[in-house]
Amino acid sequence: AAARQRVWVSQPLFADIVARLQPHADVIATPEVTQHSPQAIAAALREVDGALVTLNDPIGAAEVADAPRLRAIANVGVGYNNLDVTALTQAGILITNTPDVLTETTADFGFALMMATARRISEAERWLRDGLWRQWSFETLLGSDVHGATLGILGMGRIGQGIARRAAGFGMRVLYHNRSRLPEAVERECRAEYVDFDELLARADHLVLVLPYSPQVHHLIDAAALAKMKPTATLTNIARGGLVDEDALADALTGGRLAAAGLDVFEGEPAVNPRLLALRNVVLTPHIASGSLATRRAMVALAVDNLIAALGFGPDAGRPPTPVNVDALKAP
Ligand code: 8YV
Repeated sequence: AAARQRVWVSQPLFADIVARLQPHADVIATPEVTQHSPQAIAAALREVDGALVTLNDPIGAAEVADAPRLRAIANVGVGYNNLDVTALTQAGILITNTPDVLTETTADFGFALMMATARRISEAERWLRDGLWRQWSFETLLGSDVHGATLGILGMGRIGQGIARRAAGFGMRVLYHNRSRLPEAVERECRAEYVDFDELLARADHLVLVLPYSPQVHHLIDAAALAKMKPTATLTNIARGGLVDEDALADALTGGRLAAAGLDVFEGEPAVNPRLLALRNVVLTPHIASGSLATRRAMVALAVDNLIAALGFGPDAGRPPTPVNVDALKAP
């Protein structure tokens, strides 16, 4: 009989869901959360046919150079900027991601973080816990309104559209910018108006970043972009930290050129820029926008289904439900 296939699971994920791989392949699990070195990733991939990985596991040409059996990498996450798609496609390695299942949960969080930022909820809680309530005045911790304000959405994919639909319920005017303009029917359904990048910056009272990261958009929100925003505006980032020049952001927040920021993602995760940590007008969360129990389980389930199919098993054998690079199947 042919040797059984092997799968590497890079982080602890829901064990009951990962166990669905077992009828098809031997599972090499990682019992504790681990920051794998590039060498450790390469060593793990050398031995396996498939891998289940997360954002914390960067994989490119070097990591798969000596991985002769590797055919599929299932990324638990919709964003896959941890993976070098070009290099992996050339190596004939199929990549899959987890779109759709996290859209509404992530949109909920984006809206919540924007609201928490506008209304200074984290700062207010710290103030209360610090025992300052006796100093309360009519001018204590005043925020800016969400209802009736102009929401700017940068990146109008599935999650951006989800945020726009929520904004309608708050009577917000929604402006968006995206690589390409959406069909009119979608714009109408989201009640969102397309504007160019500079106009989005200039008109948004609350700007939310929901675009995929690539080197082309590195530090898209830099000092020049921040200077175009209203000094009363807020910035919320639930996409990737690399989109924002954090030092320029800290400058704007300390210089009164931006009111507040809500950040779920950071450039050097898990490290957080100490300048941001020191600011009161920033809401900081540890990359949890997709983190409801149901959604995190759905993400792992979809990644497992993708891997099972990519390795040639199950009802979708050879046709994983959410591939990123179908071209990999054509590689020599
Ligand atoms: C994940 C995310 O938690 O889906 C994404 O792109 O950033 C988050 O939902 C993260 O990718 C974990 O791998």
